[in-house]
Amino acid sequence: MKYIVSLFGLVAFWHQTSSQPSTVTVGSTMLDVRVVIPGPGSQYAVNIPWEIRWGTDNHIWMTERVGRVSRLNPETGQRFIILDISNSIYNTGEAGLLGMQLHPDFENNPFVYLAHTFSDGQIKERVVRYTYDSSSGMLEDPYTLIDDIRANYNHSGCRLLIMPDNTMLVSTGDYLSFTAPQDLSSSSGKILRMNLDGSIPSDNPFGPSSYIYSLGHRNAQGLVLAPNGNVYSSEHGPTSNDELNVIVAGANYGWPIVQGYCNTSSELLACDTILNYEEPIAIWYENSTIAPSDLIWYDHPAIPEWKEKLLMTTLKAQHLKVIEVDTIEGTDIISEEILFNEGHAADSTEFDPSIFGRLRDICAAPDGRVFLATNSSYGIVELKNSSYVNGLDELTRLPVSITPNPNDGIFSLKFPKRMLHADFRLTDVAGRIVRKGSVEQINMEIDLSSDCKGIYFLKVNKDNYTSVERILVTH
Ligand SMILES: [Ca+2]
Ligand SMILES: [Ca+2]
Repeated sequence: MKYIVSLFGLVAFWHQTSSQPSTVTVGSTMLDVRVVIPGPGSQYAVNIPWEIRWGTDNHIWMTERVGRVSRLNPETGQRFIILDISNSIYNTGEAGLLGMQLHPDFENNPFVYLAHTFSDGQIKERVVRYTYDSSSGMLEDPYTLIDDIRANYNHSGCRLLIMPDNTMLVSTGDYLSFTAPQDLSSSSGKILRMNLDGSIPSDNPFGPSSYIYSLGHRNAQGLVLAPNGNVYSSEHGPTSNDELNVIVAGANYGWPIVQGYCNTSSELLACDTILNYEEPIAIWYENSTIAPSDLIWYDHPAIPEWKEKLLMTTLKAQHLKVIEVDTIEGTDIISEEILFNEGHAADSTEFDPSIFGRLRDICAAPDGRVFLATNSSYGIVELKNSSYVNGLDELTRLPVSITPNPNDGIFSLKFPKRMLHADFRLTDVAGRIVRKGSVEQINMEIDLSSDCKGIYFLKVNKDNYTSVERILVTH
């Protein structure tokens, strides 16, 4: 399904009129607003925070583009600068210290992965692993994973994402080159995949000597793995056509041959010739850009309006997008809401100043609080539903597609990806189990041609998710 944004009504508004109000309302949930550490103009200010991540030490780990890494106490605002490489990196324009990822098993592997630009005559990008020394409280022992990615003062990516198989995806920009994104000998305008020691995984799609995981990217700065198994990526368009993509190994995302959807006459001709071309699942807009940056998947009941949705920050449009995708493939947009700067027209080329200013990054704490990294005096701001009481999780229902239904023979089942490897049961109206097994693939068939006619129930449970579907057998 193709999807072009439509705007919803006023969904967030301030409860007081001062310049820094204390609450916002999202649907029927009121969120307290608290500045954790202020932005420019204040003492101890943060200066263009680029990445914020929640750490296992219950601190926010933050990069600033100028070249600093800090641990930030989210309760007190106390900040510990644990690395300052501002004198050794290239931090002109939009380049500098960019993405950061902490090792998923940080207690045993206290590694911090950073991406930054530097100059050795040419502007390049490096991904480097540091080790956090808890006694000194500093990042030490830099170990370079890759350092020959061409970059520029603009269009340098670079978001890092560690996957469950202990590989890391790295989004790289096109460094203003129109040839690099389609050039398999260039690592720019790509999403790269590497092992955590910087080596190339043997099963990479373009062979064991290529870091390239996908190509045809302009400047992707959002990258998240959702529980449905999809890697979502937001990408900056030129003067229009910002994209949301689902990243598939070996796919070509079109840039600069295709902008946004493949829909102009020249694009339609070209798309037929592009191997493994992949369309975005959403674009914004036809005549303007919003400048999307980070993406997270919000998976907590504390803010019910955001549960099971993508949250995407934007720079130019200065709003937060709340995007709901379908529960089967996760590639159709079901709804979209715009928060904190809803007062502009969808096709406007200018955006009003928003509540929080430019939104660069977002992270969530395990208790459901959300933090935004802004470029405004808000600095790092916390959004918290203070009325949420922990421990009241309820089962969330996910539908299974069953076709044709009713029918007298073979039913085709399509399970949500989230239900993979869960056990299923098919029971009759008396509760007797007539089939059971494991969801080994999304698409399965079940033959009920020799079973009695009547009503059956298909049930699957996994974690806090459940599916219950009615099947009617007719003979
Ligand atoms: Ca594209
Ligand atoms: Ca197009």
